[in-house]
Amino acid sequence: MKRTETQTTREEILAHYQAFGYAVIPDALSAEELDELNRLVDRELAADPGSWHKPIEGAVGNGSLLLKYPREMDRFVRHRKLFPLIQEVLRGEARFAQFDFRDITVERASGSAMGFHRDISWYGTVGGKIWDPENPYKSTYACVIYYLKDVHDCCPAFCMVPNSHEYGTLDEAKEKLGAAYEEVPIRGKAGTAILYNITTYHTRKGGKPECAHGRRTMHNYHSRESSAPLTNWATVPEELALSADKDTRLFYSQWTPNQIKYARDHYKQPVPSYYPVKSIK
Ligand SMILES: O=C(O)CCC(=O)C(=O)O
Ligand SMILES: [Fe+2]
Repeated sequence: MKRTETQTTREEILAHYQAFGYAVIPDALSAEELDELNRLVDRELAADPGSWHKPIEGAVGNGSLLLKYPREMDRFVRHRKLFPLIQEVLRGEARFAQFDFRDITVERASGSAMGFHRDISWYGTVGGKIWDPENPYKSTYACVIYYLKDVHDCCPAFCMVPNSHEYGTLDEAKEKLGAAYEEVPIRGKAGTAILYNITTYHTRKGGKPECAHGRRTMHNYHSRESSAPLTNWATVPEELALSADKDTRLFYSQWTPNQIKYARDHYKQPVPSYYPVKSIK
């Protein structure tokens, strides 16, 4: 199959993801949704700067907005367009893993490059399955990055090495993929979503010195029922994690150690007995 720049139909998206480990979906967010999210980020940056972490590789970030706006943000975490695709690549086992916003100012755009990496950190290092040969889509985890502002040629850009999930290092991917080895920077209009297998090597290319835009993104990671929690810190609000709605509760059920602690210390209802609350300090 030939790599293409963007995919629009469900069939194209899934076929491209299956072949290369990612898909680029233009207009995943509507103009109204973009407006809502950009206003939210503007407001939170101005009103609550302390809730944003200091710049990491040029980007400030905020992972607390799901806690603050459970229902509003759940609509994006289980987005009407993306979530059915996420469920498909995760074999119907999708579980919430992480949700955050990042913002790169114009001044920081050219200093915002990352190194090539995959997002599996702790789980991979303890021998966890980083890709699943029994899943046609290979993924044990998937992430969606949404561009909330246009990403031009000069802007910081997410960049993928297609079909690199099974190699131990980027050098090995280069050697084994040979002529098929590519580094593909992804640019697009606000509302573009990149759905990717987090084991596929990727990076953020820095912006050019003349970039006058910066970049704003929403990052949403999903685990699987058969995978371990991705982080040891992400937290979710009681309204979702202990929802009366069975599907909601199940989706938010893969609790991290920090989530167990958070629930113990902040929820009104007791922590369900199947979580190891006694082992948490
Ligand atoms: O911001 C980007 O373009 C990539 C971010 C990323 O790969 C990461 O945070 O792991
Ligand atoms: Fe990454």
